[in-house]
Amino acid sequence: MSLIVTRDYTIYATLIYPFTLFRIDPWQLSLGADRKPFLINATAGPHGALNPPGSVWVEPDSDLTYTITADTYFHTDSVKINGTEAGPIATHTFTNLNSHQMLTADFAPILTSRGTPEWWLNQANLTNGSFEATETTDLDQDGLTAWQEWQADTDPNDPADVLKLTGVQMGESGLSLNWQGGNASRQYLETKQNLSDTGTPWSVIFTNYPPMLSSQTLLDWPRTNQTLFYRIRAER
Ligand SMILES: [Ca+2]
Ligand SMILES: [Ca+2]
Repeated sequence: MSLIVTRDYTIYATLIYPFTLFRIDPWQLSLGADRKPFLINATAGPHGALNPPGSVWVEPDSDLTYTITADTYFHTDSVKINGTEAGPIATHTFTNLNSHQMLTADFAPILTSRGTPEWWLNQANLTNGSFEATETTDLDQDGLTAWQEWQADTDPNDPADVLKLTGVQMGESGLSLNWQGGNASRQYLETKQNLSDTGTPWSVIFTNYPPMLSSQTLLDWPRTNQTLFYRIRAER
């Protein structure tokens, strides 16, 4: 025997042999012909959960409360009720239901004041004290603090993994610049003629969008009789 559940909540039970079809209609039996249930279509995005955990069918005129909880190191960013923003609420109660409803919840990382995600600091075991304090430390002593390594997408526990220029070579066709860094942040190769001229900004000569390789090379066009400084900058 097999059961077929149709969209009007009617259940048909079929018997392969002797080919007899029975019709069962439990919702109409229990609620009456004009009292069908309503669906609360509820979904949670990554890094959070709902209780009850998802969509629920409810009887007419009933109430139902959803609890919205973000994972550790995340917060509730947005809750929409039937498409209308309700803010980062922790609970919502549907009351006296007489129609289908929708609830969607989205979550976002908790960031430090410098924009570093707490989950990333925790994953890197940078938890000795407050996140605000630990992100300013340079545990692997590569010259960049933890929050700078987040911006550069490098490992704050690996001194070899750091954003830096690694080589400059002059050739007939130009200046070959080499650098290394992460794979997931934007990189800007910048140049300036006079470091003491603080009123003149650095000029971006190349922008590198993720994902990119850890080692990069750029050939700058030939220049004569110029003093130039280069730097590599990264941000997310
Ligand atoms: Ca470091
Ligand atoms: Ca490092």
